[in-house]
Amino acid sequence: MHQLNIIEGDFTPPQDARFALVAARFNSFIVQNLIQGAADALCRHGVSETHIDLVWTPGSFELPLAAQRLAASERYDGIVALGAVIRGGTPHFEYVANECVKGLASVALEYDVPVGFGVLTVDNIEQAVERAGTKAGNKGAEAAMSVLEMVSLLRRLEA
Ligand code: INI
Repeated sequence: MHQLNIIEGDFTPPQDARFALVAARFNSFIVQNLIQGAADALCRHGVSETHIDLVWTPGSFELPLAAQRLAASERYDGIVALGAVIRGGTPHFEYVANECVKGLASVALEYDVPVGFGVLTVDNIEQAVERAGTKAGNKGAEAAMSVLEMVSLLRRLEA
């Protein structure tokens, strides 16, 4: 067996790391649970509540611009984007979901900061409820965990 030199992150936040949750108000009854899941995941891994800011946008379409401003401030080690895009009868869903994911991905790359994708893109409210803290877990918590791991990984890739 080869003895590879493995570099990977863990879930231990660096001392004094700061995080921003950026959350869309649209479908807020779902998004509230994603925020709860993300905050809980960060706090249970040792992040102090005082080191987590919560920023609201009107909808998921606006998440990338707010995330970009947060990244540009250089105040945050990681950003978790949270929203719920629920399919309706028109192509609107596609436009909102596509721009949201594309924009968030480019913020991460342009500013070299981990951005977690905790935005549900689902066909109906039932699927959203399932992914917001019921039988299919909590995508907000999963996104926060990914951010913790990426923050740790990026620190190790710096050395
Ligand atoms: N925003 C969401 O976050 N989720 C949705 O399901 C949604 N739908 O379906 O319309 C939605 N639309 C609003 C959009 O994000 C913008 O806020 C709006 O278009 C104004 O720019």
